[in-house]
Amino acid sequence: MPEDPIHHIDFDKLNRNAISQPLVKHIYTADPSAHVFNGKIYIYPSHDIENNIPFDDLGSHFAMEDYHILSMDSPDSPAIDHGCALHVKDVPWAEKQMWAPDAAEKNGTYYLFFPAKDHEGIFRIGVAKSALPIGPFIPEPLPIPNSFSIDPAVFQDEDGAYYMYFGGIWGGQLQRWRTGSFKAEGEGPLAHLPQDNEQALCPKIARLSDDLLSFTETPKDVLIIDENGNPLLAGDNDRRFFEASWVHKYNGKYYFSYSTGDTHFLCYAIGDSPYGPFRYAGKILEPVVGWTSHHSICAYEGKWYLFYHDSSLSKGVTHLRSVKLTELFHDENGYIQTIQPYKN
Ligand code: FUB
Repeated sequence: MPEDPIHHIDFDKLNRNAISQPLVKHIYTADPSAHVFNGKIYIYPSHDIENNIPFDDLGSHFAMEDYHILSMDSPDSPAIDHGCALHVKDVPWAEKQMWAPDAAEKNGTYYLFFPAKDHEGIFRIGVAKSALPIGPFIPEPLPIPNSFSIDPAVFQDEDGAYYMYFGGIWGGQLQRWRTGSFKAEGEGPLAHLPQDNEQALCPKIARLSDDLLSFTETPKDVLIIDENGNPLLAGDNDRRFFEASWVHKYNGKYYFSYSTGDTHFLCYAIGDSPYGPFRYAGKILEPVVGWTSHHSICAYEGKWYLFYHDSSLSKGVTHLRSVKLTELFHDENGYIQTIQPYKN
């Protein structure tokens, strides 16, 4: 991912104009997956770290090694950092790049779902369990069978079914699985992507087993369609899926939200089934400072909140991000009001 043209930004002014401030400032955090467990908000973020790895379009400089869970008594309360909940050195199958995680609760056990590169350099998705929402989490010895790519998001439907959405293109490797098996890297991050006039790559969905440790089905495409019912095209960079899947349910409809990556929007699409198809419905968040945008949407006491990140605290260093939150509004027709992260 290319570095931002940050030299011209007045960060003091930008931070004054930001609609919200970092939830914690003593560490860098990103990719926040928020859940309410037992009346409290728990945030499962990536833990960004400084490193000397050169920037590239594979995101190699996103070299995270562990996860810290944050909790808040309410959206207005301070966020507490509960320390290291899982470290890559304790995951037998994983070598590096502990990217965007998510969590779920079932029958009093908490599950942390996380992507990491295995010892062959292939992103897989793992699971770790804990009796507490803040960990420490004990990892399974192997990744989820048939898992690949990045950014797991686990959605619990009202009927008790759990689904995992996942995938991300470029450094997230989704395009390397187009034929069903992994095509080795070496030809650059854009190799194996569809042409602009071909259908965009789809995020994936798979229902989870009762123990939440495996898929019950071969992952399926999550289709995002346009206003005419046609799948979004790969060249539709302002609207097509890049990474950062999330699903929430509002008034009986399923909202699939995601990042458009190289155009830096958070967008959403609405459907009638967890499997989709989802019809593109608009933007949730305009671009933030930093290349990536990644979020979750969570209800707390009848209000909805967007958890997101930006790189304003690090003055624009794209792999040193900070988690923030702001209220999110659905209008009377169920459309989400687009959020401007900085006031004019
Ligand atoms: O944090 C590493 C990667 O950056 C995530 O997996 C992506 O969604 C992007 O936010």
